Amino acid sequence: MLTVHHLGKSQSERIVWLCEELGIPYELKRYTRDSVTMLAPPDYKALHPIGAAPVVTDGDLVLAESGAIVDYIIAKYGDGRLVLRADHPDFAQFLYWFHFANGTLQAGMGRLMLLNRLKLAHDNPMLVATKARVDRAFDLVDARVREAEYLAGSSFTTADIMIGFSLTTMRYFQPYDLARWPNVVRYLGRVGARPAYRRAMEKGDPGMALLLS
Ligand SMILES: N[C@@H](CCC(=O)N[C@@H](CS)C(=O)NCC(=O)O)C(=O)O
Repeated sequence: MLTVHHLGKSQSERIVWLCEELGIPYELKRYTRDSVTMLAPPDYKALHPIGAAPVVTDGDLVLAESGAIVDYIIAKYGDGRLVLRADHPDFAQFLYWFHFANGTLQAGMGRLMLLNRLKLAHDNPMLVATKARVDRAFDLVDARVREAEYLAGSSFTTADIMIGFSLTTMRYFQPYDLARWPNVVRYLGRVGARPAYRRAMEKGDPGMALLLS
């Protein structure tokens, strides 16, 4: 049985969402962050040497890293759904946005969160450059979802699932005013209305306000 180990308010919400979109059987185990450090608790850290969410177990397999887990679940249980094949005209877009989500947007927001915690001067060059790069990432997403319904094009794919956390729940840790990016807000309205997203959030983080605007 596939088990999704979900750390509250974390990137593992992607995996719960993916399982709900696919409608596959899975067991959900929830863990709570340490209230002071906000880090994963010891029993979560013991699951995998990296000690970070998400982690899934499936039989003897223990797998971490969002992208790897998403690809694993799609390959084993997806039956061709939520991905574009290499012969699809939007295949390269799909790949780009799938990897952009964690490789650029989430990485940038994480760096910004840490720099902000250092209480640097507002004109600190690293802070200014990092903020500019995250703004640029939001600009790119906004332009993409102005021209396309979803990141890969007309189909909802795992690229949308990968980016969801950074546009929403991540803003509990690194607040980001989306006023400058109205197409991102409209896009969040589209994906945030999906029944599978609603179910996943309610199962993973019951009662959490969804940051969709
Ligand atoms: N690139 C990794 C990032 C993993 C990561 O940083 N997870 C955070 C949750 S958002 C975490 O576990 N934080 C708690 C901790 O490090 O103890 C992935 O996508 O799986």
